[in-house]
Amino acid sequence: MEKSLRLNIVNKRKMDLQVHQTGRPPATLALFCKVVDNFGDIGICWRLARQLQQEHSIAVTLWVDDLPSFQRICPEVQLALEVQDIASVTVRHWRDQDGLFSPDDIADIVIEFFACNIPPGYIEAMAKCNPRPVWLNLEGLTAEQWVEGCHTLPSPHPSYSLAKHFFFPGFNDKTGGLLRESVLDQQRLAFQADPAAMSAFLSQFGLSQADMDATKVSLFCYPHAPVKDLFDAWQQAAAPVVCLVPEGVAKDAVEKFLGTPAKAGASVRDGALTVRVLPFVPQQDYDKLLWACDLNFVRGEDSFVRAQWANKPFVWHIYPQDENLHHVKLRAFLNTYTAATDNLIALSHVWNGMSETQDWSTLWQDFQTDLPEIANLSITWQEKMTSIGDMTSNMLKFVSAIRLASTKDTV
Ligand code: TRH
Repeated sequence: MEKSLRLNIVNKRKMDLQVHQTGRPPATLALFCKVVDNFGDIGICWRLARQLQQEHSIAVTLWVDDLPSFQRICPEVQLALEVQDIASVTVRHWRDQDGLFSPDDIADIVIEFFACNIPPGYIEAMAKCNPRPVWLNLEGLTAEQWVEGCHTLPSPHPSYSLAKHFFFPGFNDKTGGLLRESVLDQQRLAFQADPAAMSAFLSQFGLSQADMDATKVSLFCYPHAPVKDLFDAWQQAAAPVVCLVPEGVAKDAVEKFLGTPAKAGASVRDGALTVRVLPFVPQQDYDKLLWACDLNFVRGEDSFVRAQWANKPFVWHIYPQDENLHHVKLRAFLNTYTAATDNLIALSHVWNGMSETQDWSTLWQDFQTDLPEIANLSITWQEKMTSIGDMTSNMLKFVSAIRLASTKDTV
């Protein structure tokens, strides 16, 4: 039997089961993801898709155009399949903008990630649905104040009687909040309270006991980060530093330090610094890496948010934008982030090219003395972020509000 047909039957059985158990069919949701670059687009969409399915019993179809990138964070992905079921999410290879769709093909909720332009045929069929699906554009995360005025705004379609609403993640209750699974904190606390689990996790990457006793730092940044300067400072540091860097990250600086190709398993110690290359781990394991380290360098959007839930100090390498727009965004975040000490701000500025230093060793030493304070302050930050509610639940509340408003309009 053809794989896609088998999948449809499996999905139909799951739906029948839910109707039987709850008396109502599950909502369906289509999430469209175009991978612009790197792993954040699919990283966020995959996390959102799983949470919608697991915590809200929604039948999710994730349309994604780049299966190889998806496979890096989720090894179960099979590159040759048009449609596959992973963790009870239907994953469809989104090849192009072609295709004819009928209203029966359209999900109750349609989300496009980062205004990724869903196929015209799909939109045409959306316009024929009765009731219309709720259509959201999930935007990127920023702490800038303007998002508060744009969050949830409608954008009417120029030709059809359809409106798309903007949904912005964010850091206060005038935005959609941050992605966070309901069990995340419990899982993290259990892991961090279990030294044997942490050792077992780290030792699979070849860390020795001495490595585990050192200041452990995970490093995830863009290629233009001043990694060499940081490595120089760590080499001369008073206490040992073990830098864990996933394969492919900061490749030039890592290879220069190692003197060999930066393949997973490679490790070199020079002065106080050991650099160890890890495999690029599956997404769930990346959380464990953040939880196990004393300090995390993160980037983009998804790893940046995960570092906030790890309750460990972190330094953010922001995604570069034209005209240094990212500097505005970084400043906005550092102004909002209640765990930011002066030394964290100073290092963040230098790390992101907003200022320079001739003295990396002092920059590092000063920052390092703040690590316990930042870790402590990050607990209050986490509580503040949690009080906004998680982004997925906030989004579904908004979906219900749109539905209610449209029912009233038609009465
Ligand atoms: O990879 P990123 O830089 O992604 C993005 C994209 O550049 C995107 O276009 C841009 O819009 C966005 O950033 C802001 O960084 P990010 O967002 O942190 O995503 C990385 C994902 O990869 C995240 O889900 C965690 C995951 N990951 C793993 O699963 N394993 C690993 O070993 C590592 C290092 C990361």
